[in-house]
Amino acid sequence: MSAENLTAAAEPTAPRRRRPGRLITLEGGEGAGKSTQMAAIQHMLEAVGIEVVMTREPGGTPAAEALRQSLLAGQFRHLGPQAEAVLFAAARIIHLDEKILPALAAGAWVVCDRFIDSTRVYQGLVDGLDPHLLDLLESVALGTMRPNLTLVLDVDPVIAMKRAALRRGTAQADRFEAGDIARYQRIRDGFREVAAKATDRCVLIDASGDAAAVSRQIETLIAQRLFSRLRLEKWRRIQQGTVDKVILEPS
Ligand code: Z5A
Repeated sequence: MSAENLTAAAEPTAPRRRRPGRLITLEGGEGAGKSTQMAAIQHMLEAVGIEVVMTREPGGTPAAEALRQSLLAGQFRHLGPQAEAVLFAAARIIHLDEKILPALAAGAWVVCDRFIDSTRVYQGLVDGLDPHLLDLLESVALGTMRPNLTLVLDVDPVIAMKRAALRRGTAQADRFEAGDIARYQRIRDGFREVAAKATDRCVLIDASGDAAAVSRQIETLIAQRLFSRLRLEKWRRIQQGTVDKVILEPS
């Protein structure tokens, strides 16, 4: 190898610029099937070679998970809904700064179980907080950033209540779970209202069918809305069974 070539080989190559990842959020009342669908989404994205970070709110990092534990146990309830909303926002800021934003910057796709729309519904529509305060907290936490796609799982309250009870087993309902059918209905209506106001990113998913039927709707939507043509083509081949899994270049 000539000296010139040696120099060229020793020079570090310019780092390849990665396209930022995408943020997909799952929303809906308890028992809608969010956690179940998280697993299906992870499987789909990994199958087409996407690096995926799965996470949840409140939580996602040790500090935010500590806040989650206290919030769900009702330890801050006596402070009132305003203070609770601020604490949910604090957990979100930690989560964004320490996990979501770095992952997106590195090109990974982040899939998050609950996000800003849960605050709108639980602290806003259920606990009655002023939407202007929620706007303010949202802008402090996120600035102008929003999820690329929000899947709002919509299910009849009777079905949701049965599923939530099944998931809970003998464990006691937490601070946000306790309630009757009227509360489930209010939460369902709340998510429908929130979704109708943000149609650019929110899509209502009929989550009343079996888990596989719900996954099919979600997969179609993600593929149509977020996949490049190349990735869509690969996904179709996987579905047709012509390939099992594809390793793609990051896009
Ligand atoms: N909260 C808030 O107030 N403000 C905020 O800003 C945020 C959150 C971010 C966190 O709860 C609580 O925090 C939440 C709001 C509040 N409170 N509540 N209530 P969470 O997200 O950790 O828990 P959850 O939503 O109550 O989880 P969940 O009951 O487990 O619901 P899910 O994840 O939607 O359901 P699942 O676990 O996937 O399914 C439940 C069961 O149904 C399980 O046995 C499944 O096997 C079964 N299942 C799921 N899908 C199906 C279908 N399609 N058919 C039949 N069976 C199914």
